[in-house]
Amino acid sequence: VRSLKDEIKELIPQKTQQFNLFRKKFKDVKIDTITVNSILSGMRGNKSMFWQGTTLDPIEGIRFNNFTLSQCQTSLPGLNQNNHSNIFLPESMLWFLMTGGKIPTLQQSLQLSNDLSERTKNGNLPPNVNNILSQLPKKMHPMTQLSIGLLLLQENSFFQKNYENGTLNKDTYWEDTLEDSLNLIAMMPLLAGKIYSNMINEGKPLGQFNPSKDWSYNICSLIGINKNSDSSNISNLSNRQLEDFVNLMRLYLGIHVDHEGGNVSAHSTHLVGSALTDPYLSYSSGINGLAGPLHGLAAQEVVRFLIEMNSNISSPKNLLEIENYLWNLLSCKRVIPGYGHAVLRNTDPRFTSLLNFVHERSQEFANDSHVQLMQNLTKVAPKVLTEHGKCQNPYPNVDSASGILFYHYGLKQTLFMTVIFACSRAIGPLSQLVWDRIYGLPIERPKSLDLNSLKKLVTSP
Ligand code: FAM
Repeated sequence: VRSLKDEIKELIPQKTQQFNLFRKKFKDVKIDTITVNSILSGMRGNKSMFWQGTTLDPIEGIRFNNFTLSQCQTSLPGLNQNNHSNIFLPESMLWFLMTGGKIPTLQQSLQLSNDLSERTKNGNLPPNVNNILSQLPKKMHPMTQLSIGLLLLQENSFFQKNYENGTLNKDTYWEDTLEDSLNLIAMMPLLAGKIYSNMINEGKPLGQFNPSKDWSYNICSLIGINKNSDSSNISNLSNRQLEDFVNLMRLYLGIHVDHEGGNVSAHSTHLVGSALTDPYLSYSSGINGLAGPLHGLAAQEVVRFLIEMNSNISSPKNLLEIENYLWNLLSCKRVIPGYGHAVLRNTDPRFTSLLNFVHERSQEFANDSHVQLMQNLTKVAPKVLTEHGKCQNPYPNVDSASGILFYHYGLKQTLFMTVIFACSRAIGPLSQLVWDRIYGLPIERPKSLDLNSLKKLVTSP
């Protein structure tokens, strides 16, 4: 089976030729105008960034290499039915994004899975990294621990080493960027496991790495929610539930990889990377952005919100009480977490795919009052937010469902949920970083303006 690197190498001449021809032919064509408002409102909607793997349509949601999420779910290989299933392997998506749209065979996905396993050197973090992470205050925010973990791994960067010793040139930057990116992605399950054990088990391992299993399976194992778990006290799930949890993890990790380039985690990785910064340093910056409550932390906020609401209403089925609760929240100038989006103007298809996971297991979730409340909220919150009249998108986003499903299976540490998001999000921005190097994209340097300069610009004819 050809390796991912060989596939990318073969694509380079054709893709770079297309890219360069396009740039040459259309370089002076105007495609957007920038208003004062867009400068003062987070550059919302400015068409000013090149991003290859994913685009976000306000109505139909995310497309990966022009495939909708449901097309990905029927086309990308997974482990469940006839090689293709609703739940594809995140490794399949990694291949799909890294190759700019080539659908891997199941064999190629499994080979990539195996490659990632081998890169972990038997499932162990380097001893110095493990030691330092063991010494971090156990109450340190898990996203801070993750960012530190990546910074500690940075000493293994081939890009950084070879840049320093002068053996790299512009044509070969991408090779070490790919190497570092795959090593980084391979290490994410180990970092996640270490951080979760710091949070709940005094840093002692919660489970074992299994080199013959896939990336998602190993995240479940290392956080102690799997058959190989060393700490049976943490998860007392049946075999079927454990299997479902691994599938939920595959689904979650597959759908969170990327959401076009402008979101905070992707954009910060890209921006920092544009200074020829290596993947470890670049993605550590992305993670710091993901830790913000308006971005990756939203899933955790939703869990807290659902639990609190359930303790304040008589039943998750009481739609009137839900409505009153929401109005009360809005009157206190708080947001309804899990609803709204900067770009989307419809229900997030990623939310729908998580909801399908619930529907396919209706027995399992029948008695979970939080999951019921999450579902019933979709009947009330859009109406309330529309009547409230402020938010531009009153529909649920992916975070509305993700955290509470993890919670159902015993992952109760809400602060940890963003670490799992970060495992997935490594895939999109790092695939882009490899292509940034192939296309030779320059350092990003937008022009900033102070109020005086803006005043001059708006008053000059
Ligand atoms: N509940 C109440 N008010 C909301 C709201 C919500 N769910 N969503 C937006 N608004 C308000 C918003 O705060 C703003 O009010 P002000 O004018 O007083 O500032 C107004 O409606 C217009 O906002 P918008 O243009 O519709 O949304 P933005 O593009 O400014 O913000 C979000 C987008 C996602 C930050 C916002 O909808 C929000 O805060 N949602 C709740 C938090 C959340 O679910 N975040 C997850 C985002 C997710 F997709 C991710 O990145 N992981």
